[in-house]
Amino acid sequence: MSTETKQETAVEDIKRSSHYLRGEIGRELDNDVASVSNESEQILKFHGIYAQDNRDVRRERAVKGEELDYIFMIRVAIPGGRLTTDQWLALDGASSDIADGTIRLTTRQAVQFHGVVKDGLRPLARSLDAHLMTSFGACGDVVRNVVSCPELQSNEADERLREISRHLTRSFRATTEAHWEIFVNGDKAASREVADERPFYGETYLPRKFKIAVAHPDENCVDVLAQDVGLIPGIHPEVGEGFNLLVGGGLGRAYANPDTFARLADAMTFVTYDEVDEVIAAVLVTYRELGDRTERKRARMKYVVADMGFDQFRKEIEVRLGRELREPLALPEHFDADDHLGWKTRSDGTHQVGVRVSAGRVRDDDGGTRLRSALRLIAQRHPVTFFLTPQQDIVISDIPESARDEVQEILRNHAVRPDAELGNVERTALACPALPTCGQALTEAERRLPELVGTIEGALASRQLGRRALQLRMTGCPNGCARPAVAEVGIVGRTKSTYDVYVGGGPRGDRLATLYREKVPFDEIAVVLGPLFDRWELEGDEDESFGDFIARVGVA
Ligand code: SRM
Ligand code: SF4
Repeated sequence: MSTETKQETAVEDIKRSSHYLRGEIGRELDNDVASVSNESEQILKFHGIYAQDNRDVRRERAVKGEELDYIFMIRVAIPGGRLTTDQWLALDGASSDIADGTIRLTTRQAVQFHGVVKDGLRPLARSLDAHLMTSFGACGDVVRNVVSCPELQSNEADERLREISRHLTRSFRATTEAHWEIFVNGDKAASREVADERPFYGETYLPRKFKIAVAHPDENCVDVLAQDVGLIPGIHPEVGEGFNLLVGGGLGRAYANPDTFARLADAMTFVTYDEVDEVIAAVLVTYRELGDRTERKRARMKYVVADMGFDQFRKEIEVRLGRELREPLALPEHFDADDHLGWKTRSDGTHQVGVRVSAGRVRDDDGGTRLRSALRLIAQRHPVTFFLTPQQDIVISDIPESARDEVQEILRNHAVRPDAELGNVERTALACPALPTCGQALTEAERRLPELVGTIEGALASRQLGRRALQLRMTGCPNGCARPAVAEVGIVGRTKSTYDVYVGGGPRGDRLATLYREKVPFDEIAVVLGPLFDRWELEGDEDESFGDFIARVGVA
């Protein structure tokens, strides 16, 4: 047995000596330097801020011996993705005043601003605060923005379900005042919510990020099995309403570390509303104490569950709670993902429309779709509610009958395509931002998604498969931000010019995709998939999805 004691990573020290996430950030924001120190980079993440540089000009600047084009990405935590029109207009204003003129909707119902310079960070934080939003806790080693199916939060849902994502985000947010002191003028801050001290965070917070999602009882748009903790509402025959609670999911991998892997969560127990905080807190304390702080790439909770074994992990939670856990209910059978696109009339007579946002990028395209202007106009004219979806789309909800035609006309006048006109791959395709902003990107994703969608739709159409839906997800590296590991087709950046191709996941999100081909150049992706599409056309059962077909026949 090895007696070697592994050292904690440097990040643990940086957290410990940051005085609850303050560090030198305040001073560094005041100096004339465009970038920040490595210590501040680490701590800024907890404030929802990533230090980046524009990678499109990185090499050119380096060759000329010039300073890099330092920029920041700011992620705004929006529990359940629910926004008022005032909040949307504030985000819209900030995108042109402070960022690059786009609003990036994320796969976890948050919003990102790109291309912000250091001097823009405080004004942006103040603008968010004035509209009861914050970037604090959107990144960092804490419980992140809690994701929730938009349908649960609409006006027909149970009030407690509508509030659950907000409640959990608030309950497990770190309580330090640092963000409001540094960025938002101390006690004058509006969005600051005083919560009880949460003993589990301490000085070093969690070993890594921690993700929670709440699924609809009948559909899985949130990819509930990919979460550290997933909640599926249900009714228990003995204790009534509550949630099936799942633990130990996560999708990130690292090529440099073969001991990293994607993992689906296991159903651990059924909890009532009164028990949900207590059980999640027990999971968090267990993770805080047992998570690997010596290697960031293996620090996620899924490795604690995998290394210990799920049964042992469950027992550990029972010991910490001092009682036995109730058995979970069986997972729902009909569990496909709803894309929430198109028009729908609610039982209260109001309407909603889900609008596709390619790779989550809300912008005005020259001579094309002007989605940003359309959403601004709708928000200015009608008191609707916006819901961001975990598929990077937006649902405009609470539209009164009297406003329905005008909303539709605004969308049409701004060339926003109705869902009926979307291609069957385009409709649900996801891509992460990758180049030029993401520091971890090996290659392109978002910028080449439309082209990839076009070639895959072409390949399907040439085989009489043009009417079949196919779930495509693309990322610039194996961290898996667009969740390719559970997709029917996952395209994952491998080198500067190649991708690994995964197949066989599916919209239910309950199956990991299998590696099919490695290091495929972009232009050959559709070609490499061709033989599988041929087999699907010839051997697939009627209405059998591509992912189900692959799972049935396997890939050679
Ligand atoms: Fe992610 C890191 C973008 C969802 C797994 N993710 C990053 C960073 C911050 C890059 C970095 O560390 O420098 C990316 C910012 C790039 C940029 O320029 O904007 C980034 N992740 C995103 C978003 C914006 C992708 C999107 O297209 O929407 C998503 C923001 C979510 C949010 O609002 O909070 C996003 N990231 C995910 C997901 C999907 C999910 O959570 O449902 C995953 C896989 C699930 C999981 O966590 O296992 C994911 N991101 C990662 C990882 C791998 C973590 C790991 O387990 O090793 C990293 C790398 C890291 O943390 O060091 C990462
Ligand atoms: Fe960046 Fe990789 Fe995430 Fe894409 S998957 S945003 S390249 S970290």
